[in-house]
Amino acid sequence: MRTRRRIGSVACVALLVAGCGASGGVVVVDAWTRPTPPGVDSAAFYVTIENRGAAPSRYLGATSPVCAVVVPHLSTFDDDVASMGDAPSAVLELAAGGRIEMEPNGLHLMCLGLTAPLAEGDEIAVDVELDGADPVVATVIVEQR
Ligand SMILES: [Cu+2]
Repeated sequence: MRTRRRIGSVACVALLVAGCGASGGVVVVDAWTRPTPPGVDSAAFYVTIENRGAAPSRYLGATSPVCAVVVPHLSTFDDDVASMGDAPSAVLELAAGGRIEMEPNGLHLMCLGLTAPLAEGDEIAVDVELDGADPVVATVIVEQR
């Protein structure tokens, strides 16, 4: 196992020019969130995680300096009533060549215990932990979409 991982790292270094990140081939390609009104202490982050490597990976968790905790949530609709809860682990798998796409009314990273309101143009660091790959530091852009 140890040997296989080392070979993977060497392959990644060789592919750096071709866009292989420093994370064993897992990259965050789009990360954004909306501005928050004053007094709101949570926010939904939307990130798209791509596994450009040859080995499967999996989302393990995330942290951000502006959130007490970050948890993956899935929004669902039942008779037009929206609710959200913990995302099932199946949607957090990253097959080789696969992606996890987050978007409004679907999968998102819930930032709980937001330390300050998010303003348009802010950039927030989010560390994404991945199985079998180095963590990816993503920059979440605050913008109205
Ligand atoms: Cu949520």
